[in-house]
Amino acid sequence: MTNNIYLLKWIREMEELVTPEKVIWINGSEIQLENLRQTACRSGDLVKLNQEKLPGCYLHRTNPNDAARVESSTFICTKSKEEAGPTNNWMQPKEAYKISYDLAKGSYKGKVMYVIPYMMGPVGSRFSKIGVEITDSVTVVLNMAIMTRTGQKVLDALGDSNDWVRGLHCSCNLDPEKRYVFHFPEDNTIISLNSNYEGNALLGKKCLALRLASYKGEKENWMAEHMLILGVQKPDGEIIYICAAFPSACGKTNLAMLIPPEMYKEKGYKVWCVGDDIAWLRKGKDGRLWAVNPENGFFGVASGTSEKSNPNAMQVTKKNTIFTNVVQNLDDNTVWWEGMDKNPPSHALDWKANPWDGKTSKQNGAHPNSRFTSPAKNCPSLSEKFDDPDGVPISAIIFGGRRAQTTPLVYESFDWNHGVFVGSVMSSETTAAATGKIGIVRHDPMAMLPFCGYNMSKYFQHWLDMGKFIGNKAPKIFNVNWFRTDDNGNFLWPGFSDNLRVLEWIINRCEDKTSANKTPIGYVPFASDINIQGLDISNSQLDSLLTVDNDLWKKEVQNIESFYEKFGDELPAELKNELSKLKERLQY
Ligand code: OXD
Ligand code: MN
Repeated sequence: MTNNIYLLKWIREMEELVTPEKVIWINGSEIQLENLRQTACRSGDLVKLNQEKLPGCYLHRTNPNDAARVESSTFICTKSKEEAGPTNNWMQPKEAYKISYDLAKGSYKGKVMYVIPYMMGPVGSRFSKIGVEITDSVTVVLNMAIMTRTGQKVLDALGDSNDWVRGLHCSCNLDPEKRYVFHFPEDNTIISLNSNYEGNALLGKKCLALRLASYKGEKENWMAEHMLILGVQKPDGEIIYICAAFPSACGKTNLAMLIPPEMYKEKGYKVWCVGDDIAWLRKGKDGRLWAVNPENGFFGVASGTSEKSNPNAMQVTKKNTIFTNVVQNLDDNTVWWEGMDKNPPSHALDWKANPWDGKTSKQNGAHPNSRFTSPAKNCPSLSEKFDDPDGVPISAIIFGGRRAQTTPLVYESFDWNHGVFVGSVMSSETTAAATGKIGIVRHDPMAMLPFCGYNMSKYFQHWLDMGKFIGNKAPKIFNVNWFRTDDNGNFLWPGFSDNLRVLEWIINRCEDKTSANKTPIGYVPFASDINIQGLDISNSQLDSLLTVDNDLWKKEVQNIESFYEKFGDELPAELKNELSKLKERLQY
């Protein structure tokens, strides 16, 4: 399939290391993938679902100890610890390679070594990057074939270049004590051991498209961000593109696939999805910031997804999808998860394959981080720019988190540097997407805490530098919070499709069509500028959503100060300055 000497040499070395029974190159053909699906069904890795109701769909159950990302086992392995910075786990490359090779040695015995050439980004785009992943897991191959562009066309694009990312994945025996996701940004290499959970094992996604790409972007004047990309088509037909960063499992897929409320549809609004998780951003020929989605599919959270929360995602999952850790309905061999509807099956298997009755069982049937892997082209609202090699021009960047208090529904930063400050102090309650306690408020700068492949202080500086590089054509930066609650813990904002009402305000601000209330934290909407027509929201509820409480913000400042201490003197002066200005505005 290729004569690339660098690639062939590496494959030979890896073959000698892992000693498989045979080697299969993934050419991306449907015949080959269908054979692999059959292999996976025979081995029990996949369960074939009802092909009339869910054509091309399969169920995958992970090992129960392996159902989410493990941040404690994720390492950045650079020569100096400083390069990884204070927010990443670091290991000496030499030590990490030794651990890796000891565990990998002979671990494919009796197995097939699959070689997956893949591309992140559209074929022919200057944004795109090539990787090659070696794996012993058929499910990983099938997931990669959905999430990336794979096969011969990638090798053709690679030619004889040595500019590609080496990725070795070994399932070993899924021992959580020996689970490692190692990144070697200086060597363009990723090694993942003892996990088959997609977030740890699909090496194109978090590992290449965020961790290694963010490292590269800093050196090459571009950015890799944990952001969805969407286009809002206005009644006049113009489409405004927006990127938004939220921590894992905070509704990025829902926002990316939003369907406008009836009233907005009637006016002629449409929302187009370009991507739901990752954006690569570069300065375009016109001087603006342009974004592409490097992925080719969606790896969405199933739990909570419903016809109400995300009808487009429900549509996305109806064909050619791999479901992970959901309930299997034994009556008609389909799937179910908590939050899908109020009609759980009573004759079913839970995500661990134990008999489960949705009417009487006390325990959840699906894992809270249950997932679907689906081709992007299944999305009814997929943007026609999805495959565009140039991507789309970005007018606004949104940061957001899950905060019960303090943060208003939406506010706009005063300028780029203040926007970078707002992103750098983002915090959110933790979710089931990573192992560990759920619901703890933690700082998650730009939603990149688990994904930034280098020193976070340098990353902040890179954001500040990009602002200078783009100058007055830079997008405006906003912060949103869909999750604010009243004193009884009830959500104040309906969320989901009604979030378009907030996007409308954001677009009006970008187009200078509306004024705003200047508060100590930024520009907050006047209540009369958020359209609540048709919503069951009182004026006092809206006021609460837009309130900036000085006392709570003074507490927030203390949290920010202790978070910033982590970075010591390396914290960019601009951010220290923004913090001082915030304190002044709060009249400390
Ligand atoms: C994801 C995550 O799977 O952020 O996208 O964990
Ligand atoms: Mn994500």
